[in-house]
Amino acid sequence: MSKLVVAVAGATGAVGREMLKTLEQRNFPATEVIALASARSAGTTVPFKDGELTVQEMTDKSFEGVNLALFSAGGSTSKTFAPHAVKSGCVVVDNSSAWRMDPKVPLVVPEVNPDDVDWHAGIIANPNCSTIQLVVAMKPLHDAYTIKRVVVSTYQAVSGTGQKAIAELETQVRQMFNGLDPEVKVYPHQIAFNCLPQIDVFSEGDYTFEEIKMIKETAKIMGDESIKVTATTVRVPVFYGHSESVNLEFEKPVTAYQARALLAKSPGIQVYDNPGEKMYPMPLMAAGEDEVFVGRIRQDETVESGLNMWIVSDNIRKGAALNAVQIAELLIVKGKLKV
Ligand code: NAP
Ligand code: 3JM
Repeated sequence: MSKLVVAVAGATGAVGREMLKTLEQRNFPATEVIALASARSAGTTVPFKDGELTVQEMTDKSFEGVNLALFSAGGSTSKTFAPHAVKSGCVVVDNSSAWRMDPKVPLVVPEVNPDDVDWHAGIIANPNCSTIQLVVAMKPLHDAYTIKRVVVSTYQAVSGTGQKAIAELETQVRQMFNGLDPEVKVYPHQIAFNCLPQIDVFSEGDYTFEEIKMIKETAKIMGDESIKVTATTVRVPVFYGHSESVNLEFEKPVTAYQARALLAKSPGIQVYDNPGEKMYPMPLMAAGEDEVFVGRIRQDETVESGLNMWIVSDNIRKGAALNAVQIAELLIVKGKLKV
C-alpha cells in the first residue's frame, strides 16, 4: 500500500481543528496525520478520530516524509515554512493570504476552477472565506448570464479571526451581563452587541485589506478581469457563519425564478428561499454544514438586468477547512498527489 502522510500546520487553531475533523468525516485516505503548531503548544494534544494527536513544534524539518501539508498558521508562518515543505517534496494547500495572488500559485475553489490545480508548483492557495462562498454562487450565474458588476456587503463571524476572537466575544457578553466594562483586546472596538466595518488593516483608497482580497481573488478564481467587484466587509457578533448581501448586474436578462432553478442544481449550493414561510439562510443554520446557502433571490429593478441575493456559509468549513480538503481530494482524483 502506498503512503499518504498529511501534516496539519496550525492544528491547534480554529481552522486546524476543523481540518482534522473534516479529514476524519470525509474518510480522507491518509496513512498518517501529523499535528504541527508553534513551540507554545508542542506536547499538548488535539482530538482526532477516536483518540488524539500529540502536537509537534513546526520546524524546517517537519515535512520530511510528508506528502501533503494543510497550512492554517497565519501568513508569515506560511511564508517561512511552506517553501521548506515544498523543498521536501510535499504539496502545500495554504489557507492564508500569503500566496494567493502569486502568479505561480493557483487559487482554487473546486466547484469553480478545479483545473487550476494542474499548474501548481508545490503550493495551492485556498481563497479567503468570504470570497469562496461568493464565487461558488457567482460561477453558474456568470456562465449562463455573464455578470458585469457585483456589490457585496459581508457580515462576518468572529471565528474568522481565530480562537482568541471566539473567546473575546464570549467574555465580553459575560462581562456585560455582569455589569462590567467589556475588555477589548482582539478587535479595535468592542465586538459584543456591535458591528465593525473594518476587517484586516486599511489599505489602498481606504478599502480594508479584506475588501481588497475579495476583489482581487474573485477576478483570479473566476479567470475574468472584466467583472467589476466592490466590497464592504463587516465583522458582526456571530460565532460561526459568514453572511453576504450581494447585488449582481448581468449582461443578459435573467429572472429570479431562472436563477433559483440554476443555483438549485449547481454544485456545493443549497437554495433556501421561501419568503412566504420565512425561510432564508442564517448563520445559525449554516454552522457545521458544508453547503453555500442562497436565499432572498429577487429582481433588482434599479438596473436593466439585476438580482439581489443573500449568501451564507460556515466560514471555518467551506470557507477554510473543507475547501482545503476538497482541493487535496481533487489532487488525488487527478493523480497529482505523488505518494
Ligand atoms: P487561530 O485559532 O488563532 O490558530 C492559529 C494556529 O496557528 C494555531 O494552531 C497556532 O499554534 C498556529 N501558529 C501560530 N504561529 C505559529 C508558528 N510560528 N509556528 C507554527 N504554528 C503557528 O487561527 P485560525 O482561525 O485557525 O486561522 C489560522 C490562519 O488560517 C489565519 O491566520 C488565516 O491566515 C487562515 N484562515 C483562513 C481562512 C480562509 O478564509 N480561508 C479563514 C480563517 C483563517 P499555537 O496554538 O501553538 O499558537
Ligand atoms: C487572516 O474572517 C476573516 O477575518 C478572514 C479570514 C482570515 C484571513 C484570510 O483568509 O484572508 C483571517 C486572518 C487571513 C489572511 O490570511 O489574510
